[in-house]
Amino acid sequence: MATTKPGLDLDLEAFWMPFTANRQFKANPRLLVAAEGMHYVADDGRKILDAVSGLWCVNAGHGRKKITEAVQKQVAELDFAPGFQMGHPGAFRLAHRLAEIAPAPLKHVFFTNSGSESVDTALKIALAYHRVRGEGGRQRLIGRERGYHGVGFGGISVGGIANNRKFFGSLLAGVDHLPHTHDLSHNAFSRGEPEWGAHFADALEGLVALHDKSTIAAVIVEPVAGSTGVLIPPKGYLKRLREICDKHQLLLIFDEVITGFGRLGAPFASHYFDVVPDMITLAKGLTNAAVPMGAVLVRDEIYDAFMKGPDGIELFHGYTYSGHPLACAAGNAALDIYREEGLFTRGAELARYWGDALHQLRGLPHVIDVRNLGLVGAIELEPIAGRPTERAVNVFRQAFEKGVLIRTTGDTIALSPPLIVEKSQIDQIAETLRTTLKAA
Ligand code: PXG
Repeated sequence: MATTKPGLDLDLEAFWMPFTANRQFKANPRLLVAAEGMHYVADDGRKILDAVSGLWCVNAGHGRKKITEAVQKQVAELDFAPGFQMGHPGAFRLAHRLAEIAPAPLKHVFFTNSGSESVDTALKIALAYHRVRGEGGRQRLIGRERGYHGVGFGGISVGGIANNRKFFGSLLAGVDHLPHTHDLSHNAFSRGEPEWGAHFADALEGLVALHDKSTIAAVIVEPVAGSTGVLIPPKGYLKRLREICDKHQLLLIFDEVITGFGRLGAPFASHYFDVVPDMITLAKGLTNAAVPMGAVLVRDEIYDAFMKGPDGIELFHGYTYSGHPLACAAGNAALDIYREEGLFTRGAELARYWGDALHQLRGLPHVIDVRNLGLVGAIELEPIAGRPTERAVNVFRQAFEKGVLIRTTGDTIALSPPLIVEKSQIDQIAETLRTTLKAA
């Protein structure tokens, strides 16, 4: 069956769309054809306010000239350079600059092409690290319920979203999960970090008691869980996880694919929460999404352990496109923009306004929670009985019709506008949601 988009001379059939209800989409396609600043342009010419930074990734807003020009220049000058046993200046420059921004002891950078690859890379480094320092028995990995760490086998194994796991066999062996921290009976309508729930971290002690620390390599969490519907960590929770990891020499990995690059009003969530992990996984905002790229920031001690081994390749891992010149050009230009425009701290300046705008939606029909931190927010809706996700999907469709792009996951609306958002645009997002939710 050929599905076509009238007026655009476009056959929609061949493209198997990711994380998409393909048949529904192709029956009623929503196409974006251009973007600039805070807006997309749809194929019918309408301007759509982007309230989710594309997919949490266009942190500096769309169509940034500096990035465009840097990428254009790079592709004309050096389109590709092999990354194995060879290098090019842009990759070293970008790694150096990331290490400068990173929390102090994380001074080494491994490049990947996506968040999923960053997660798999970090998990592999964790296993290999314990092995090279003589504790190869540490092979267990610990994730968290409702966690999202991309779609590689490593990521879905430590991830905790059933639909992303259940179709794909037995996944990695030796993985456990901490409980998630979401509990509306205690924390509904919290502003910022919920007061209650730091004790959820203590479940890690239970897993150590069960398996013995000598079998556990690493713990990976999103500091703020994004994809599952924006779960803000309870006060003190991440600090406590760090303490327990220290006590048992477990590596702590923060998956900052979403929280990185200013989303919370600080360069990384690690700065925001004042908790330093052993590795940080990155992607998305790293290049402002103009070219795919991911990275893993690695603590000195871990890198040094590999550099003390026998001469030769220290880590048998890497991608053809690790440190791709175009991605590095985009990354270097994005870092320039973040610095020049103070975007790493703009989220902190706007956080109160943002939180106020969202919390005014409390009391609208079916709204069972509003939560916010930095420039992230979520509105959780009561599901329609027996038809989960439908209410939120309806809100998504209607908001798009009204000119605002949001994300939904389950029955939660997730919001994360570009960090260049103006107060008037925050008002527009809130007002659109208000009128949509009134009718939902
Ligand atoms: N870790 C985290 C914390 C993520 O949020 C990934 C890893 C994987 O990144 P890649 O680049 O492989 O997709 C992500 C990705 C959503 C949504 O709407 C979130 C993501 C991707 C697509 C949609 O919540 N996060």
